[in-house]
Amino acid sequence: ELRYPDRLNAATALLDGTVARLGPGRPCLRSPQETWSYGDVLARANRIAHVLTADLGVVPGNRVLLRGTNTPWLAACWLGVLKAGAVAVTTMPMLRRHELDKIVERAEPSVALCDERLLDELPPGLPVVSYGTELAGRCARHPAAFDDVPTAADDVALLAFTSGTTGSPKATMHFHRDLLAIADTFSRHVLKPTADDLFCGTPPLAFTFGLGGLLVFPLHAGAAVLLLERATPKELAATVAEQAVTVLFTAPTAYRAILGSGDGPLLAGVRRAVSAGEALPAAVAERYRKVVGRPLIDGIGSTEMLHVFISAADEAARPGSTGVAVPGFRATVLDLDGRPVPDGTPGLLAVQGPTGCRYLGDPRQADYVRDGWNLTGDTYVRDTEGYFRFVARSDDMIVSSGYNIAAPEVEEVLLTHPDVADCAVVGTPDPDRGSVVTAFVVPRPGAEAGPDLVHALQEHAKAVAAPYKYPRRVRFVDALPRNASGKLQRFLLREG
Ligand code: 3SK
Repeated sequence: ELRYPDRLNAATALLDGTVARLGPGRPCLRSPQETWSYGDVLARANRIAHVLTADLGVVPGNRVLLRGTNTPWLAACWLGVLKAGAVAVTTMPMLRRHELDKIVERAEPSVALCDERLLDELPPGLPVVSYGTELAGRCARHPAAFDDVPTAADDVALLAFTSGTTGSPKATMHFHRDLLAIADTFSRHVLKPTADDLFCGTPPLAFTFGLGGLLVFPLHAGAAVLLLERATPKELAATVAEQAVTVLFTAPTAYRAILGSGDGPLLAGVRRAVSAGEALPAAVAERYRKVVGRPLIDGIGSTEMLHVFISAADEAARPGSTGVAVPGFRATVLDLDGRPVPDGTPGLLAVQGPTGCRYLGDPRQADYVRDGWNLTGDTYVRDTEGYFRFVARSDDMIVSSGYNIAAPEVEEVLLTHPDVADCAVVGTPDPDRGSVVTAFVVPRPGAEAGPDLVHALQEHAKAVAAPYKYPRRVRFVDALPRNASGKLQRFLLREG
C-alpha cells in the first residue's frame, strides 16, 4: 500500500524535491525554442505562486482555470497553482466559449491564467492574467523563493473535466497524493524512467493522460520533457529522431499513421512508447514491434482514475490485450448486477486502487462507483492469465483518435442548425481513428439534403464546439429509430 505524509504538496514533491535531489542545473521543461532548467522552473513556479497569492488574492482551495497549449509556461502555471495551495482546472485549448461557460459554471474559478493567444473565448467576468508577456512582467516583481502551502495529502490539487455521456461535463477531483500515486504505480513499475530520459508526446496537459506522461512522470524522475504545441504524426516522428526523445506518449492513431507512412524507423531511439486514450489494434502493436524492435506499452486509464491502471511493457506485452492490472491496482470484470463474470466472458471493467473517481457534487458518482469498484464504462474480457482485452465502450461515449466525444453533445450542437429537424449521433468503426463521429440527420422540410448541407453542418459544428467533435460522416434519413416512449435507439444506428 502506498503511504504519504499527512502534509503533502505535490508541486513541492515533484519540483523542490527533485531540485534538492539532483540540483537545479538539469534540463526540465523544453519547447522547440527554449529549455528551462529545474532551477528556472522552480523560480518561475514560485513567482507565479506569488502573483496568484499577493497580486490576485488567491487563497488555498480557490480554483484557478488554466488555458493554453502544451508549453513550459502552462506547465509552470500548473505548478505555481499547486504551490499556492489552489486547485488547477486545466482546460483543453480547443474549447469554445459555450464549453468554457459550462466549466466555469461548474468549477467556479476565482481567476484564470490564459495563454495570451487564446483569450478570445474566455467567458467575460472571470479575472484573467495572460501569459507570457503580462505574467512575465508580474513575475519579475516577485522573489524567486516561495513557501509552498503545506496542503494535506487529501486536499484537492486539480479538477479534471470529462464530458460524460450526456454532454454535461463532470468534474473529477484529484488529491495531491493521487499525483504521486500515479508516479509510484504506472510510472515506477511499468514506465521505469530515469533522470536521463527525454519525454515527448501529443496529449494535452489538460487531459490527465498528458498531465501524467508529460509533466508528473518526467518531474518525478528528474527527467526532461519536450512540450509541443501541436504535431502531426509526421512532425512528431521527425522531432523524436532529431531531439533524441526516449519516452513517447501518444494515441494509437498516431502510431498507426507513423508506421503507415514508413516513418517507424525514426522511433528507433525511443526506449518506452506508451499508447493509451483508445484501444490499440493488435496489428499496430505487432507492426510497431517489428519495425521499431521493441514492444509498445499499451494502457487504459480514465480521467476518473487519473491515469493508467491496466498495462504491460517489455516481454509482458501481448498484442490484442491491454495488459494486466498495474501494481497497486486491482481489476476485475463484472456483470450488470456487480457479480464477477467467469474469465473469458465479456462484462463491465471494474477497478480499485490508490486513485479513484470523486465527481464534484454530481449524482453520476453512484453510476461510476459501485460497491467500491470504479466502473469505467468499458466492456472487457479477462483471460485465465489475468490479461484484459478491450471489447467496446459500454455507453454512448465515442472515442475517436483518442478524444472522448459525447454523442448527445454533438446532437445538441447540430440541432442548433436551422436545416436540422432531428438528429442522432453514434460512433461508427473506422480503420484509422478507431471510430468516427457519425450523424444521422433528418433535414427540415425544404432543406436540400446533399453535399452542401453536409459541409454546412460540419462547419457549423466546428464553429460552435471544439473542432475534433465535428461529425466526419453525415447521413440523411427520413426518421430516427425511437422506442414507444420516444427514446432514441442508438444501437440500431450503430448496427447500420
Ligand atoms: O483514455 C485513457 O486510456 C486514459 C489514459 C490515461 C489517463 C487518462 C485516460 C483517459
